[in-house]
Amino acid sequence: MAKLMLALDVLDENKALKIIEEVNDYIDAVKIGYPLVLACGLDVIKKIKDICDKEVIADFKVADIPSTNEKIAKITLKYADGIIVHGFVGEDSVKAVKDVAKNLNKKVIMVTEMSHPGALKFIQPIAEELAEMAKKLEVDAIVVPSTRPQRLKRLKNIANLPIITPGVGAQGGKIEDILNELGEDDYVIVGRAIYQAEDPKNAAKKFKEQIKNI
Ligand code: O7M
Repeated sequence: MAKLMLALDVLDENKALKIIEEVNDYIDAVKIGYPLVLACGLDVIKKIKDICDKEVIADFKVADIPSTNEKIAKITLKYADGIIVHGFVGEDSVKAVKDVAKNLNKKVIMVTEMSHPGALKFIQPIAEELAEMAKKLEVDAIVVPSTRPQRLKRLKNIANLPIITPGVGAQGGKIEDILNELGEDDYVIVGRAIYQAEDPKNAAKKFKEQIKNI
């Protein structure tokens, strides 16, 4: 069975922790990013883990020179179980993060193609090369779009790595369109369709049940 990763992009700590309590039974991991961390600080990761004891991945899409990437990874991975990096900045920049993560036994996840329409212009043309690079660098997983199931399949085949895939729900992607491609090491990311739902618990339950039907 693939796993469900909640994208917790809310701006209020109390709200974030309340949602975690509500959906805890149905999620396998939590992805936090700039919205929540800029609003509440990195300490929120510890508070989330105290409630749900699940993997928390920091989606900072790190995209800088190696020495800066290294500093960002060192601070982030004191708190988070994994960190998301951009690949287009080059092998050396990703490797700098990977070295930090390896020492701490944490995960590095690399973006290949993004899920939004604007990704078609600059990132889609290089996404297959990025997937090859991810394979070469042996990162832990790649980010691929649920909004384009054929691209998801293509990039997964090239990298031959676990995937984490955003785009289901608010961005129009459908679980049924990607189910065939998902394996037990893969994560479906869902944000707004859970945390903005009238009943987040029930929304998470429904996504979990759909994923279970693999
Ligand atoms: O379900 P949503 O659309 O509310 O949230 C999707 C989450 O996935 C949100 O946190 C985005 O920042 C993130 N995301 C994308 O939507 N598209 C991408 O191409 C990549 C990501 C992402 O998680 O990158 C690591």
